[in-house]
Amino acid sequence: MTRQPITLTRYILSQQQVHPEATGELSVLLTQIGLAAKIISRELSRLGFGALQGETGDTNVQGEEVKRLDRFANDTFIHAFGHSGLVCTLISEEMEKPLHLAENCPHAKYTLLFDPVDGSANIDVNAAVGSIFSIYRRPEGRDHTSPEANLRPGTEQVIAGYVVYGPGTMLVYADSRGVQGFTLDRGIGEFLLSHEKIRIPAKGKTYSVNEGHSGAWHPETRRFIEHLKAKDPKSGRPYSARYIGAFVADFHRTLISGGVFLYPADTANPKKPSGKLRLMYEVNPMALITERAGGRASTGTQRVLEVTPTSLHQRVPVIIGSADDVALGEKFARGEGA
Ligand code: AFP
Repeated sequence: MTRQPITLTRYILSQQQVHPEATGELSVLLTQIGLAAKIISRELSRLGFGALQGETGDTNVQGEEVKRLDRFANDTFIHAFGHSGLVCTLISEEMEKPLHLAENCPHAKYTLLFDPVDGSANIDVNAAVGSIFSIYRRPEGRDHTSPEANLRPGTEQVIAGYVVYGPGTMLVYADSRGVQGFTLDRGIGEFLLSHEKIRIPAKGKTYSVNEGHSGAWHPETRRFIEHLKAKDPKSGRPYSARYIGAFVADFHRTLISGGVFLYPADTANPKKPSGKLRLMYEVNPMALITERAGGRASTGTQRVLEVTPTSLHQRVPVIIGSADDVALGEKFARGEGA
């Protein structure tokens, strides 16, 4: 007899039974993220008809043009949690300051950080994009409106995940029990369990980095990439290059098939000495997922999850993926080569 499909909600509830101390709020929170993802996925599937194509004419805190879909997705996440009683504070790549949902704050236990559309540059060329989210418990005994209240290391994340909008739409999240993947069945409008207890291979065959920036890399980074490209069948080299240009999509491939993704520091651009990716709502969530799947996530010199943030939108250099490949990258970063 074929196994009945397990929906996201049913899976979360089944996990709750295993953990009677769980209050169920996190389950509802994840379900609301699933709802936001379905709405964004629907809009993406009909983007060619023009409704949400193009720019809003505004620029966000990153100095990037805000696409109409960025704005739509950001609003969709806000609406999914307004009046939910679940989330007090929302922090987004599209919002300079945290948004405190006053109607929720008296009782809500959680803070949600998110990148509503990661890889926006891919929207108008119909390539994969994603949404990224990270959940923290509200800071106990601290004024949640103070900026410092949310500058907490990635080790304090309760749950982290992403949605990849590719040929299919998948929601992947990590909690204390591991990493699960759910695929959206458009026919019934449900996320169904498709990838249970995801583990990342210890070593991969691909590297993912924008080599167009190699001129601005540290020499050690260049040496590491040259090493991966050198021919040595015994160690499975050369690795193949893969780069989609949306962190979520490049990360998802790395999680499932192994390998290493890098967005190194930029020695030439004083505005981006720490590279491009944002620590709090891009790199930290992926670092938690990677570690829960048996991989490794580093700045090159430090475990990403132990970085103490100094600002909400700070950037961080990252090397993430299969444990053996990232460890080798760190060795190069220390100048110890292969
Ligand atoms: P946003 O669209 O959220 O700004 O993300 C784009 C991104 O930060 C990340 O998804 C990619 O990995 C990276 O930029 C691509 O940057 P390059 O164009 O410099 O390779």
